[in-house]
Parts: sequence; C-alpha cells; structure tokens
Amino acid sequence: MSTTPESTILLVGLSGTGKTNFLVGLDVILDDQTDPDGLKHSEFASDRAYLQPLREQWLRGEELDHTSRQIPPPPHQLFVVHQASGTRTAFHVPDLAGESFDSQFVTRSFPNEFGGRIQQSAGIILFLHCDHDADHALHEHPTFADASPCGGVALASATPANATDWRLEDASKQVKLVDLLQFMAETRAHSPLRVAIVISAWDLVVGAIPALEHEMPKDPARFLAKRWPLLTQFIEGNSEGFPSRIFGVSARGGGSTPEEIARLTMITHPRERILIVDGTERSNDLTRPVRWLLGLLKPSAMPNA
Ligand SMILES: Nc1nc2c(ncn2[C@@H]2O[C@H](COP(=O)(O)OP(=O)(O)O)[C@@H](O)[C@H]2O)c(=O)[nH]1
Ligand SMILES: [Mg+2]
Repeated sequence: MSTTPESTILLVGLSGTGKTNFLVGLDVILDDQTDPDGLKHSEFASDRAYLQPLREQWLRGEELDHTSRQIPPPPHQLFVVHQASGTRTAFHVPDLAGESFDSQFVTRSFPNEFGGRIQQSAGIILFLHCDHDADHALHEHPTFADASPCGGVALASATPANATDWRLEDASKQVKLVDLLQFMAETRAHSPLRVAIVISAWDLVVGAIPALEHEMPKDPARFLAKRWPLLTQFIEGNSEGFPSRIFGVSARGGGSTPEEIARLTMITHPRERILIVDGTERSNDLTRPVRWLLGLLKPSAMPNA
C-alpha cells in the first residue's frame, strides 16, 4: 500500500455552477462506492462542520445554502483510498464562493492564499452549469447596427445609447473563464494545469426533448464545443498547458420543485440520484474527475470518445 503526499484540488467556477452540490455528492459516493476501481473514504476528516450540515440538506432534497464569500468555509479535507492500487491520499477541496472568481475578472487579482493553492494544486475542476449562457444575449445593444437605410450618412449619430452602461462585470462568462485560466497559468509559472471540466445539472440535458438535441448535445464534449466555443478553442489550442477532460454531472439529481424533491427523497440509495457521464461511460462515481486529476483513472477509459 502506498501513500501519496497530500494534494489540493480546486473547485473553480462562477456563481451557481454546481460546485457545492458536487462536493456533497462526492462525499456521499466516497461513503458508498460501488465501483471497485473508485475512491472510498479511508477515514473522515476530524472537522466536518462545513460539509455535514450541507450533506443533511442534500439528503432532504433541499437547495443548499449559498457559499459565503464574506466567511469563506475552511478547505474541506478528504482522506481517500484507491481500492484497486491500495494508494492512500488526502486532499483539500476549498469550496469558494463563485463571486470570488467573478471578482478576479474585475479586480485583476486573487487573494494571496488562493494564489498559493493554485501553485500547489494537482488540478482544478472547472464548473459550468448546463443552463447558463456562455455569451451575452446577442443584439443586446442593437444601436451598433447600421440603422441608416441610405448607408453611411447616419454614422455620426450612431453612438450606442447604452454603451456607457456596460460594466466589466457584464463580460460574458466564457471570456471571464478564459481570463481566469490565463491568470492561473501565469501564477503557476506556466507549469501544466490539469482541468476536469464539469458540466453540471446534466439531468436537464438528459431530460431535454429530442428537438433540443442540436442545442443541447447529450455528449459532454460536443455540448461544450456547441455552447462554450471560445472556452473549448482556448483549452484545445493550449492542450499542453491545460490537459483536459470533460464530464457531464448531475450531483443533485434533479430540480428543486416540490415534486422533484419528493422524487429525489424517495430514491432508496442516495448515490442513485447521482449521474456522471464520461465519454461513453455512465455511472454515479463522482470520484472519476478526481481520479483523473490524481492520475488514478485507468488509461483504457478513453475520454469523450
Ligand atoms: N437540476 C439540477 N440542478 C442542480 C444540480 N446541481 C446543482 N444544481 C442547481 O444549481 C444551482 C447552483 O448549485 P450550487 O451547488 O449551489 O452551485 P455553486 O454556487 O457553484 O456552489 C442550485 O440552484 C442547484 O440546485 C443538479 O445535479 N441538477
Ligand atoms: Mg457554493
């Protein structure tokens, strides 16, 4: 049995992208792992003051409390064993509020502590919510269009009325994320950063009507390429600096209407609420992205085939 040094895995994503639900779902799976190649809890962290109440909310099907930016939760520590190889490891998973990542775009800085974590981390899990728009709504400022029927004459008066209303924080989500990745690469002095991309609330994609298949492809890599093209091109064009793998994840298992909550709480084994799609593999083993980041995922499992 080997023990690897403690690592840090960062959960990165803008607000409301499924980070906290993932952390809780991961904790549930670590307790009830059915994949012989998956990770399991080897022991509990002595301090579960952050995770335990959230887990209880999750089990009751409730919406989880919003992660506070003012009082950042302590980085949660997980002790795991990889049953197949006998490797034991521990890692810190800080669950930061999405606003911390939003504000990086505006202030052009990270808290020092976060910079240190980026340098040490084994990799990041980058979260996108399947229902969020990567871009601005098109034609948000239609005054940019040439309104003059006779061409050119009206150019001087075509100053967009709303241009001054635009603020840096209004930049599109995929621009913010590409900027964030560039910041992280610089912080790490350009040593490669493994990025597990998680598209969350995947149950919504699975349940989408066939007519939406073109807009919401059911393969996570195709979904990313379709809905987040700038981010996809950035990651693909910089694959040496950002080795990546794409996952579709339903960590909560469904919505938050009373009917959905009733359905979720009736499921006998809570782990069965969870779905992860990794290429052609479907399971509820949320440790897959973590295993990939730690180099413990079998190479035979081809990504996004
Ligand atoms: N349908 C569905 N919604 C989810 C899932 N995971 C998270 N959500 C919703 O996405 C929103 C943000 O989730 P949360 O984990 O708090 O995101 P965070 O702000 O990144 O920590 C909440 O309204 C969740 O209910 C899921 O698996 N399925
Ligand atoms: Mg959160």
